[in-house]
Formats: sequence, C-alpha cells, structure tokens
Amino acid sequence: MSPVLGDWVWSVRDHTLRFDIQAGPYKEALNGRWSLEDFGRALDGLSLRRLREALRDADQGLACDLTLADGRLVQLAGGATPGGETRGVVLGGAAAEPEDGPPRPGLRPVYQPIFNLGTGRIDGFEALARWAGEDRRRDASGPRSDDRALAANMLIRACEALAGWQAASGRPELFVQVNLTSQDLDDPSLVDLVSALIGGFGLADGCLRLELTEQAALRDSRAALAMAQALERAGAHLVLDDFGSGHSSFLWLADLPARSLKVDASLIAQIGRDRVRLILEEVVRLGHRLGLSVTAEGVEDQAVLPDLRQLGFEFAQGFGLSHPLDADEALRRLMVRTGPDAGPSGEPTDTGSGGMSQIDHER
Ligand code: G
Ligand code: MN
Repeated sequence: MSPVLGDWVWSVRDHTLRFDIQAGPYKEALNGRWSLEDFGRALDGLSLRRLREALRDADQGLACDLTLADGRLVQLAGGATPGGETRGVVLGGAAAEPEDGPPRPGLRPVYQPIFNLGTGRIDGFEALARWAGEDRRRDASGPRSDDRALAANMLIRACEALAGWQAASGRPELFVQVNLTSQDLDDPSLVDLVSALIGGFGLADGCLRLELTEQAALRDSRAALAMAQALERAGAHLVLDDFGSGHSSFLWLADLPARSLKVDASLIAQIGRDRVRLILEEVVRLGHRLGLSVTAEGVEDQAVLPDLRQLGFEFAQGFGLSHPLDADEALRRLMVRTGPDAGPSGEPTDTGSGGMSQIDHER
C-alpha cells in the first residue's frame, strides 16, 4: 500500500493549499502554503485542471491523482468537512498505479446494498473491487493478493462514495464496509489512512466499517489484533466476515473487538435444514449476547427473508436483494422513496419482497 505522506488543507477563503509532510522526499517538493497558480507550476498541466475541479466539488469528497512536474505521482484524498474545512491526506504515488507488472485496467469499485431487515431500507453497502471491462453480474474476483495498493484505493473510493451518498440522501448514518486481508493489516500506515479519511470526509464513528476474516490473523494474531484495535480507535468499526465456514473460530470471535458479524453464505443457503436452522438461531443469539449486530450474507432468494427476521438477523445482503451497483446506481437505489407514503417510484411492500422497500426486482 502507498504510504500516507502527510496532510493537506484547502483554505476556501484565501484560495491557498497547505501541505504538511512529515519527512521524506516529498517534503521538499510539497511543504508550505501555495496559491493554486504557484502550485500549478509544480505540476504537469492536466493535473492542475483536475485539482481545480476536485476542489470545486470537494463537498462530494475528493480523490485526485496528481503528477508532479518531475513525473512523480501523489494522490490527494479527503473532502469538505461539516466544520467548513476542506482537508485530507496525501498518499505516495503507488496508490495510483500498481507497483510492478503489466498495466491493468482501472479499478472500478461496486457497492452491494446491505438491507435493514426491520425497516426494509438500505442502511449501508459492502464495497467490492471490480476492474473496468469486467461484467458486474459475473462474479470475477480481481487480482487481490498481489496488489498492495488495492486496500488504500478501495478505502479512498468507498469513503468518497459514502460521503456523497450521505450528503445527497440526508442520511449521515449510512455506512460502507471495506474488506481487508492479512497483508493489509501488516501495514501500519493503514491506521493513518483510515483516520485521515474519516476526518477528511467528516464521517461519523462507525460509518466506515472494515470486514476481516480470521485469515487476517493467521500469521500473527497478536499483531493483527493490535492493528484491529488501532483501527477501532481511529473511528472505524470492525466486522467479522464469513463467520461459520473456513477460517472462523470462536477464539477469533472472542478476541476481535468487532461490532458486527456476517454469517457465511454457505450456512444461509442451507437454512431449510433443521440442523442448520438451529445453528443459525444460536449464532444470532450468541452474536447478540456479545453485543454484535448480525448480517446474513449471500441471500439469493427473497423467500428466506421472513425466516431471517424470525431468527433475529438485523441485516441481509445478497444477489436475491440486490447485485453490486456502481456508486451512481447505489445513490439512485437509496433515493427510492420508502414507507407508507411511497409514491409510484417506491416499491410496494407486499409483492414477494418480504417488505423490503428498496429491493432489486430486475433480476
Ligand atoms: O467474502 P465476502 O463475504 O467479502 O464475499 C463477497 C463476495 O460475495 C463478492 O464477490 C460478492 O459478489 C459475492 N456475493 C454477494 N452476494 C452473493 C450471493 O447472493 N450469492 C453469491 N454466490 N455470491 C454473492
Ligand atoms: Mn466481505
């Protein structure tokens, strides 16, 4: 992952950009207070235009790649805060490009809605990495493990999208969940990035959620736990992913300071079996006793929604409710009116959707 180099602040009043880089080769090149005209001379021509546009729309969040005049890459991430500041974090160039290997099509994150089973509304999204040219309905997973910058890029893009959805929908409590691997947890600069993104985008505590499986702790569980705790302190909430299959143990459940539990799709798919149903009932009860909310993953059939509600699941996610959407589609889905006064654009609540008002009916 690209390191966090330092912070930037844009003063709307006097139109100056101030960089505070702690150390390293970028300190010389960036530090200080700049007018945009002066800073433009330190950049290639197109970068200045991109930066101007990004600053103008900073209340939607900002993630802007800049090429310095000497060819080095940096990325600004952040956005306008509710306090009236526009600020964020400076990332080293690796976030913009993979470190080695052949050029690859661009990252195009998609967002799968997470439905509140009580209200039928979308309360959040899981961010999933896709690459340009990939069919969103074909579930190809990208070159996850060999891309060190992926987590940083996904975090930046997801926070940017979330800040936009929150502002446009007037729902500051919406959340986004980003998957992290054990390699991601190896990199201590992740905590600075998470903290800068939460501050830069003005996200409330727990709006950024990080999904971990026990795989994240396989190599060094003490280090992984220390990182997880630091991420919690930075304002992110932790979600225990894929619980009930593969890498998931009660020890990890005991140790991880998670707020939420995602029950693996393979168990949800077998909810019709008595033994599985009993296990699900007890897993939900256990989650609740540990203070966690519980999400059913991989819900492919809306017919199971009443069962999930009866078992006490708070949230559900899966192709049967909605496929992953790009950020604009996600916003449109959020804006579907809900509740008893829903107009023609609102989904009726009694047509097999099990009362899910923002559900995907176009399968
Ligand atoms: O491990 P994790 O839970 O993060 O996996 C998420 C993956 O599951 C994504 O690739 C997503 O596309 C896929 N997914 C989401 N919903 C469903 C579903 O209903 N069925 C199946 N088979 N896969 C799903
Ligand atoms: Mn996940």
